[in-house]
Amino acid sequence: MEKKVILSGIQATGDLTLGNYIGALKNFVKMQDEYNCYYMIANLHALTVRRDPDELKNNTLKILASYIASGIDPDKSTIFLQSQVHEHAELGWVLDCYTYMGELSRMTQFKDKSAKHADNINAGLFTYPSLMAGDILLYQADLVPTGEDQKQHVELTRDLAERFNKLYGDTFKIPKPYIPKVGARIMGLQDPKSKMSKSSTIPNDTILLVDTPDEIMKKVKKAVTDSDGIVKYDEENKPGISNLMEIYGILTKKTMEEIEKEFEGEGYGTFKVAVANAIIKELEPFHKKYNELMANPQYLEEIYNKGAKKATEVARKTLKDVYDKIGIIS
Ligand code: ATP
Ligand code: LTN
Repeated sequence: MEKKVILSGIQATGDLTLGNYIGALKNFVKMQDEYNCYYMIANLHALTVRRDPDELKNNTLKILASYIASGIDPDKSTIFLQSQVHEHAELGWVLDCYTYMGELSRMTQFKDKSAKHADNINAGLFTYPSLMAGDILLYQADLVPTGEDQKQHVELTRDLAERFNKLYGDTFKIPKPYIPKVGARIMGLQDPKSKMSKSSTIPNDTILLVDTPDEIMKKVKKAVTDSDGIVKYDEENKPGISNLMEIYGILTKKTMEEIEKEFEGEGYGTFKVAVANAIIKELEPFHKKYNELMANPQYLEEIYNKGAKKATEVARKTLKDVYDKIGIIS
């Protein structure tokens, strides 16, 4: 039987956070044996916010190195850059013409990012989800593993695919979002009511995968908690502690009840040190591999060129079918 297809991507917008790692990367790695996986670096999506060109190039390589360092095997999965497979921009445009303004204006990410970048609410930021739908539909993906924040975009992708199929006959597979049950929304350490995000500007709010053990310890120790001193899961009233518990639980495979028991009668200080140590231990092999990869840009270039070739073969077929159906000579 043919393996089901997975596609996902991460924007090339900065150093990856623990949120990206737990919400996305860890699942990418888990899925490689069972599925035919395409993992992309969304560098075209990154243009929706103004970027320094050298930094964008470097961030692209950083994400690629992070994919491999966290365990994605380029011999098992296809790793590629969105910009190297031109079909993405082309299908993105076609889908723009099948997406309604009303649908796009309901997208939470658009609303959040427009508020954050009020001086640059560009058309790309608005049509971002249609490009993302193109990414997914080109590969006839069955599942799209992402964190919670991307679910709405995958749902829109399903609507677009159904709309297109209804008009022109079976063309796209209808993809499903694949959101982890725990860890789909890791919150900021300083602002535990907002998701941890790689473009956050709040100091000590994010744990970066490249942070040193010292930095990790310091940031976790500074994490915002509450004043009742009890390690107990209560997302509503104890968001800071609950977020740390979630992180600790995922990394040590313990349930919230087990964690509550483990730290019964202990203060937050002891708990925070345990959380920081769990993160440090998890990221130790990542660090080593990441530094090796970043010191070898030639190898990274080989990987993305090879990935682009494989991805193009699949993407080209879907785009050709779409163009034939809608009357575009190609
Ligand atoms: P940016 O700050 O540039 O918007 P981001 O940190 O939100 O970046 P994305 O590139 O948008 O990261 O997301 C990459 C993947 O990581 C997506 O699957 C997304 O759902 C997931 N993800 C991002 N932040 C978190 C988080 N805090 N918790 C769990 N998953 C997350
Ligand atoms: N929008 C996503 C990144 C992304 C993506 C995709 C994820 C671009 N294309 C296709 C899954 C499938 C984000 O901001 N995390």
